[in-house]
Amino acid sequence: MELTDNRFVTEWINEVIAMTQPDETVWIDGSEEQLAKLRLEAVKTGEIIKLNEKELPGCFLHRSDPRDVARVEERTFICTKDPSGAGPTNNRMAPEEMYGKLRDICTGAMRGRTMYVIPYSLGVIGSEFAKYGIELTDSVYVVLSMAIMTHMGKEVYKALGSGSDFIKGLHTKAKLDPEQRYIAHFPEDKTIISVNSAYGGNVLLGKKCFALRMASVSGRDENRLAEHMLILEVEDPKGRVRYLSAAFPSACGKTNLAMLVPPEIYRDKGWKIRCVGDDIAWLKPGEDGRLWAVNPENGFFGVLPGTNERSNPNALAAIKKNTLYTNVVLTKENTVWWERLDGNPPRGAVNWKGEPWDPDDGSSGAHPNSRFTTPAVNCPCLSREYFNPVGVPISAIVFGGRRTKTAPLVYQSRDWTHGVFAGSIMASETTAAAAGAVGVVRRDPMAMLPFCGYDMGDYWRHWLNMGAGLEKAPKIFSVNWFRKNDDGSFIWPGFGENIRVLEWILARCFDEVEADISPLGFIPKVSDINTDGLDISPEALERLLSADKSLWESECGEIREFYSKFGGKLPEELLRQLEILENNVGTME
Ligand code: SAT
Ligand code: MN
Repeated sequence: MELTDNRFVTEWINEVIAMTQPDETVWIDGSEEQLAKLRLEAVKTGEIIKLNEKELPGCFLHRSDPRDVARVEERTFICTKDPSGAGPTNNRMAPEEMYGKLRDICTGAMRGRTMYVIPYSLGVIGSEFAKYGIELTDSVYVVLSMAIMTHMGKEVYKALGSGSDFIKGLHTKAKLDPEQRYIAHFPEDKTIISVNSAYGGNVLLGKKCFALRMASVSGRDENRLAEHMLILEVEDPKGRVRYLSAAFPSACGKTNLAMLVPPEIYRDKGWKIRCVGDDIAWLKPGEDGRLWAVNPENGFFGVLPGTNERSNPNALAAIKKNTLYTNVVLTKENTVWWERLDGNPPRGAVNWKGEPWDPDDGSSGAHPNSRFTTPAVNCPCLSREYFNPVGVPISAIVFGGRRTKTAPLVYQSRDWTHGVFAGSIMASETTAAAAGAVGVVRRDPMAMLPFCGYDMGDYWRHWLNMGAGLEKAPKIFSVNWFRKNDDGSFIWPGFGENIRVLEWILARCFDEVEADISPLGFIPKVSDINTDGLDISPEALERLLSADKSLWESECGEIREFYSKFGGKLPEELLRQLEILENNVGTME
């Protein structure tokens, strides 16, 4: 049954039906009855496996094609008429050329299949932040995932009315051919088309495609930001509640930080951390001159390997029910396992590909980018503000990356412009979240390299403008939890102990602590990082906060080279900041 007579919706659906030729079209209404029926059907076809109902109620396992396990950045395109619309860091193709390719791939691609029509909202339906999308897909896995990850259901049609303000998303698995895989964005047409993949970020079009790439483009025109950031609520022993947002590249611990459990010594004093978001933040100025943020999503799509009682007990608790697992080990008992969950890899289990797996043979059982998809409401530390339609006021913005040697544990930028500079020079060692080599340092400005939907130079300009318009702009910080000793061991314990750094960050935001001036910006006095109950020497802290002259000299060279890609789009202010850094590095000992 059609759920709307909005002609912008129905005419487009009819066009897609004519092209892709599905056997049947099913309108998703968001009801539990319909989802239950789809799960049952998907279990019958083998697309998902029902897990042990006693241990993992409402949970399922999905396996993706072994050649389809991560985002494919080299096959992701921004298609603008303007040849410079995508900038030097995105792949671009002219719209007509891409539409031509996609038409060939999509023609008849859904024959013998069902097409599902998914109405969804990013942000609470009807809120000022909300934006709507409709995804057409031939994958039940996509329907079940979008039901968890977005505010999905027929209420979206009511909010949309007869208007055309929604993002059209078309996804077909087609033949899952990696050579013909395209994740194509057409910002001028408010359209996303994804073909020949069935994995997470490539096909859950509400996630990176819409909430970041498309929303970054509309954000430029609407005085908003769409960022690859978690949002964290911190309550201190005095009962003061403050918020910060933090950008890290994929698979660098955003979900762990977003659900941080403070160490006992902090808990006893009354510190509480609650999660507002783990991956995406939409931000806009409020009437009070502060920057306000919402998490547009409704669930978590988190990395499993390394998720355990120590790294993220809240996530472990969240994924005990109503969770969709992708590409993990299936045990004899119909439960799931992944690397570093515990020290007991199961015997007689099958690996992520469904093959018999011997934990002693050296191969990994779960794929390094295996994931959980779980509703936000499952999270034991979810903030009450999670569903607040006006969002939360942000005191601090934190940029972070995975750097073995170069970046210090934390430093504060001198002002907003310097903070935008710090975001623009972010770099990180690559992870398994994207296809390609792991562990190579790449520049990843604001953790948005794969997600900014337009010219990164224009995006930095937009950041600078946003700050100029804020009376009470958040303070900007850079962190690095991943610094290592020469023997390869981490210097900083990370995980829950990161609250010690957050405490300093928030104290700085509210002028509660002094800092030292360093060539990079403000750094903590060693005695101002609370180490009560932590086994770390002042020398180690000193090392964590230090910056090495020769490393920063080559860093400056790399930044200059990276910046040169942007030509006239590079804001002058950022170039000036680089000169300041170069001078400051010159004065290092
Ligand atoms: O696949 S996703 O893009 O959704 C996850 C990630 O890479 O951050
Ligand atoms: Mn992410």
